Amino acid sequence: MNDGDGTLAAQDRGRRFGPLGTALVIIPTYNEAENIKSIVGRVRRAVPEAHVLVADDNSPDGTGKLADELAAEDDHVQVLHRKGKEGLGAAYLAGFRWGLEHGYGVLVEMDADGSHQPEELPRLLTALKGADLVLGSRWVPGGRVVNWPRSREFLSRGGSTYSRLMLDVPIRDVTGGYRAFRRETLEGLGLDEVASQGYCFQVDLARRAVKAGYHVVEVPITFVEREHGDSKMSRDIVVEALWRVTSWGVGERLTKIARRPGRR
Ligand SMILES: Nc1nc2c(ncn2[C@@H]2O[C@H](COP(=O)(O)OP(=O)(O)O)[C@@H](O)[C@H]2O)c(=O)[nH]1
Ligand SMILES: [Mg+2]
Repeated sequence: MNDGDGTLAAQDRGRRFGPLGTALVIIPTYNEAENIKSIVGRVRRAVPEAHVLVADDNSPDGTGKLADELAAEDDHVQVLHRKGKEGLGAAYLAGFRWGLEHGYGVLVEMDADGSHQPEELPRLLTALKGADLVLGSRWVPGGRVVNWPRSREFLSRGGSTYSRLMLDVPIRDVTGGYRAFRRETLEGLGLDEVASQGYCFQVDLARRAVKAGYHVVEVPITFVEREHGDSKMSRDIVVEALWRVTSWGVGERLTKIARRPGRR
């Protein structure tokens, strides 16, 4: 299902995928005042037909107001103002709901800090023509990270490997947040039951997509560490990811054992 370069795996070659509709690029923000104008401008230049939705959690640094200014001068830019900081997962869920309600055919996840380069989005969208979900991947051949401290690379690679083994999902970069979903894929993932708040939201969606039998493709990306502003990664986010991934993995194993033939 996942052959790393965006081509289709053998068993899926016969499958037909419908045309892609208009894409909505959802950018969650919390204190990204130094980045918001640049990232929105880059998305608009890289994929002019796409629309942008900034999902801001009432950032104290005024990111929401800057986003409103961008929206006022460009009808392809919208802003979703949320009442306070509730985590990346909640911001994306609200953005997905908004995008589905407004009829978009493709929903894209992208960070505000420039780590996910908008100039690579056309490659993700091309791969989505033959897939249900495309993951921008740092850990497939051709993928890489620029300016990341060793400690972050270790955490990210370790988190992906642990999740892959624990959850039995054949994905190299399970925690990445540069993704393109067909609307039908999101509709089939049971978003109402997603409780993950922090970065394990990404693991949760990837796991759901694989278990639901969707065709998931990893496309190599170059992830560039932010130059401005601060990371929102925290100990709480790592702890949430660790306990959720572990409990999903243990739960699945127990279910498999309980279903084994011969058990009374
Ligand atoms: N709306 C919203 N956005 C968030 C929240 N936490 C992080 N983000 C955004 O999610 C993206 C990734 O966060 P970042 O701090 O760059 O994480 P890192 O790249 O893993 O260090 C950025 O665009 C952040 O502004 C949150 O609680 N609410
Ligand atoms: Mg970042």
